[in-house]
Amino acid sequence: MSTWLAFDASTQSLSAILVDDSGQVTAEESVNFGLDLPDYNAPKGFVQNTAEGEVVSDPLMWLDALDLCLERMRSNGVDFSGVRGISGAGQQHGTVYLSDLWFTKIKALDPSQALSNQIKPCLARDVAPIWMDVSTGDECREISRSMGGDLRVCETSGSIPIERFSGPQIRKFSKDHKASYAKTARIHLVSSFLASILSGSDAPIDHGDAAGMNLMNLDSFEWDPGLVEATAPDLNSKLPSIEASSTSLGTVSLYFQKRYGFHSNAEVIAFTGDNPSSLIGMGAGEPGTLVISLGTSDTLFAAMTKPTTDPNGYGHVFGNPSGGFMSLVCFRNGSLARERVKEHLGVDWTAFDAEHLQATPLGNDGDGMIPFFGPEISPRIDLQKTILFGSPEFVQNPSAAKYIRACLEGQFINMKLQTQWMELTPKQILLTGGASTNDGIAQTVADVFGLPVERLSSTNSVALGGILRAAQALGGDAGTLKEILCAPVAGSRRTPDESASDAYQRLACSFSETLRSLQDE
Ligand code: XUL
Repeated sequence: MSTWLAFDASTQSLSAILVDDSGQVTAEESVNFGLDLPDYNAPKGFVQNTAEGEVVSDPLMWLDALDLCLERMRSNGVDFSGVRGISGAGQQHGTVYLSDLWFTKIKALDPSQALSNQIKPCLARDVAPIWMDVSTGDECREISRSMGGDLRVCETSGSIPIERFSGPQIRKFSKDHKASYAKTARIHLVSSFLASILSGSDAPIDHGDAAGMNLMNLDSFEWDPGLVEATAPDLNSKLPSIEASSTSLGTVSLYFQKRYGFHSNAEVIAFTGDNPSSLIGMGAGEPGTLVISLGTSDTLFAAMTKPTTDPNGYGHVFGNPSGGFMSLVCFRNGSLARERVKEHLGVDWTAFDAEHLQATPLGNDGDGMIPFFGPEISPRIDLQKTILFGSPEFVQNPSAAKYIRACLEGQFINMKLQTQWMELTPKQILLTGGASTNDGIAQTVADVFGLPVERLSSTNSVALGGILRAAQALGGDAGTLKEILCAPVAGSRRTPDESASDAYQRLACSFSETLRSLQDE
């Protein structure tokens, strides 16, 4: 029986999962950067220069984590010789800067030495800026100006220039560190860097992750000459090629064969970004399903057939690893806002369910909330406090029950409004992330969107996406694997109440009007 191996290189850890053809997860391992590699002095996997908003990680830490992860699996008895395909995903947007030496080193990694020692001399920059970096506001404005405005960049690349995206990051490095930039012969993303290491070749960047760079043209899936020119000098030659996510990068390199016992015919499939991978790992690669992830920030994403872009510039379009496109919108006031409500009222999570939500009607009698407790990015607005609207009694002295319902309905009405540009006709919602287990929250999502909500049993959709992509690309039974790995939790389905559509039509209008008046202020 073949097995499939996938990695999830996230901000705080690097995890691996091994799955056999029957859909059985046969091994899992995770290396926590802070706990397991304390010498890097990055307790959460990154280092922050708060004055400037710079946030960076050490690419050598990722390599030590890869060695440690495989080492641990092997010492736990994992047999890698049956692995047929390997793939994975990395946190999006992060960039690794490599000198000329990279091209020779990557093909000749010595299995008797750690990866980090061998790649260290190839780094043209000691650190990799990651997605949490917000230091490139000037560069975003400069790229926007050369391209004729934010919305031009959005129509071309899928997103307006964004501080954390790779293009503005590359521009900043090219301006601030001219000599090191000149020494840079190759710029990889976290995903393509790790895929290169595993395949022993200079890997391409896939459609999913390339779209998070403000450099790829969405129509052609090629580097956009105008954006490349506007970003940094001589950039074209420093970028890898862009390929479909299903591209085979060849067999796993001798380093991994000799050191960990992989068979010489195990193939590496291009890596992608964590969000595109999660789309696949949730079983939502085909249009018709909205995925809502409830985390510190909430995220909404969905497969799209056309590269429709957000005319307001809040949302993003990435390549869908299954082909076509995917949309993604982030909401900064996710769990943080729900926590604030909980603390403000001195209640616990069950109050979001039985006690309070059930004591209030759908649509809250027209009483609502713009539920932003600080700067929001979708839409871009900076409110010092939440805004209540509706009856004077509610606005002046809201009951706990109405306040809770208003917060949740406000969050999901806002999400629904922010999906209009995607021109989707979803049939269901998959809810994931910490708060998704709360039945009251799941029911509110179903009611506001007017769609059934399912919850999946898996919590590692990013790595599962790698498993499904590897199996799909290499002729495995991806259909059966998907059925097993992406199965909903039994009994977790929530269907919308029949009165929901009427109740929310009115509330959504008042919400939009209130929001618009705040934006006009
Ligand atoms: C998406 C984004 C994050 C990172 C890290 O645009 O910045 O989701 O991919 O997970």
